[in-house]
Amino acid sequence: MNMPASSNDLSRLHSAASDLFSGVDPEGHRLTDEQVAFFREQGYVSGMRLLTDAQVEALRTELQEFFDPGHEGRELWHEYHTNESGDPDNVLFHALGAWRIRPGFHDALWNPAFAIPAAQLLAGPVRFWHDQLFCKPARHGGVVAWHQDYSYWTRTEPLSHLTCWIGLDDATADNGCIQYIPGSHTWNLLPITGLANDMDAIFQVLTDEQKEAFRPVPVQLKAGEATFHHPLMVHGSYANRTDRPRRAMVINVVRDGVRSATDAPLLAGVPAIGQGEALDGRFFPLLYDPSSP
Ligand SMILES: O=C(O)CCC(=O)C(=O)O
Repeated sequence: MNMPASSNDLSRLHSAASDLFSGVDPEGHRLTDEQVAFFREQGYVSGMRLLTDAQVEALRTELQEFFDPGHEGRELWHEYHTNESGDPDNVLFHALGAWRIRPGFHDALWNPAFAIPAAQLLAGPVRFWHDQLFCKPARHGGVVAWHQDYSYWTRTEPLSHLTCWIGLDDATADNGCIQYIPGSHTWNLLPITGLANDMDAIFQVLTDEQKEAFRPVPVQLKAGEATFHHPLMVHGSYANRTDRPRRAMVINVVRDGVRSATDAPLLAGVPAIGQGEALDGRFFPLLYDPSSP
């Protein structure tokens, strides 16, 4: 196993590293039947509060360190871009692997307020795929171009994936909140057309019917609130020209049993899982099994 050396890689730990989420009441976070039905019909469900103000503040403190490229644990990222667009006027900080580096981002994966709705939407046990940070600074924050998440994930199958986007700031249409095309989760799998530059590049691959149905819905959320979306949901977000940052963490999960579709490593710095074998082990922990007491 060719792993980067680090004394404190939290991926070795599959339980809480801190007490940040210890007081969470699981029962308060179950989705209603109406919310689950809305997700199945529209491809998303929004507005659930997953983090308290204190948890948001703790995650913001950890996040602030990540913006300094010299931070401790930097060798553990699977991907780390201080500006994925390459354009200083349209900055998108984007990184995968925070759960390995700081206890708050680690423990957020086991937060019952996240895990219980995720199990309902996946209709089964929840296994970790990877995390992401998407942050847009004040005034010169860039876009996340329209895309489907599964376009980036075809190295795993079948398609039983789920994304949870959690705001670490209030997100509004002005500062670049996530936007959805309701119903697009029933569309075909679209090719990758880019993530951080041309917002509308996806139009090159849409049918006339899809262009006709392209009616974005902004999802405005308070810090600590979340939105879940389907892996084929077309979504994106516009630039941030306000005086406030727009920071977010994302947890991507799969239903237990999703397999690797390649012999190559699924993430940078992680040992390969053979084609046809289920995701498992140190980097892909089972987060929650609703059938276990
Ligand atoms: O944070 C954003 O604006 C977009 C996030 C995103 O693309 C995702 O959660 O899949």
